[in-house]
Amino acid sequence: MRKKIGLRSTDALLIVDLQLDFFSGGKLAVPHAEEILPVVNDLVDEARKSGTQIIVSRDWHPPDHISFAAQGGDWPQHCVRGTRGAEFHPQLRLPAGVLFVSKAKRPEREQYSDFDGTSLAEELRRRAIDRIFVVGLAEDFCVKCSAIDAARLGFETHVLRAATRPVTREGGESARAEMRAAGVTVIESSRSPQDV
Ligand code: VGL
Ligand code: ZN
Repeated sequence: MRKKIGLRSTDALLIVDLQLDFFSGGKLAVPHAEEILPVVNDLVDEARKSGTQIIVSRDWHPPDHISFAAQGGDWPQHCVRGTRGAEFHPQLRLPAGVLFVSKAKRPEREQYSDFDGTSLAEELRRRAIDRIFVVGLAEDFCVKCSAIDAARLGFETHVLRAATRPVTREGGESARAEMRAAGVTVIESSRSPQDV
């Protein structure tokens, strides 16, 4: 049994992009992504029991998205809307009441943050949520950008290292430094928010 993090009903658990293309065998596989699934699922269970809002985001690209190499971008084609690679990992627990966010839908705009061009911040404020726990993939892109935006928008923001993985090790290191500089708390695996 993993340690609980003390979720409350005014918290949100933001689960970023646990889609098949980001796992081994996918188009943009993040190393060791599988390791976080049981950790995320435990958090989902805790969130359900605590009345914590769960938000699940997905990368939802058109086939000609600007981030793809064929369009001059940095990435192989991945998470194209409606394809198998864009589906959630089948092991991710998705209870009723989850709020879904789809992003990077416009061909001409990159959107790494779940807050960029979405109504997520308003949805959270409407629910009087003041703390956000960010987990998922990838730590050095969508997790980082979502967490930094959440902090800038005034939410008390935590990233759980045990429940995220970066595309590259160096990317992860600089992402954690950038997040901390933006006021995000990076929680190391066995600690609760009060301990950091
Ligand atoms: C992501 C690279 C490209 C992510 C999405 O979810 O972190 N990374 N598209
Ligand atoms: Zn993408």
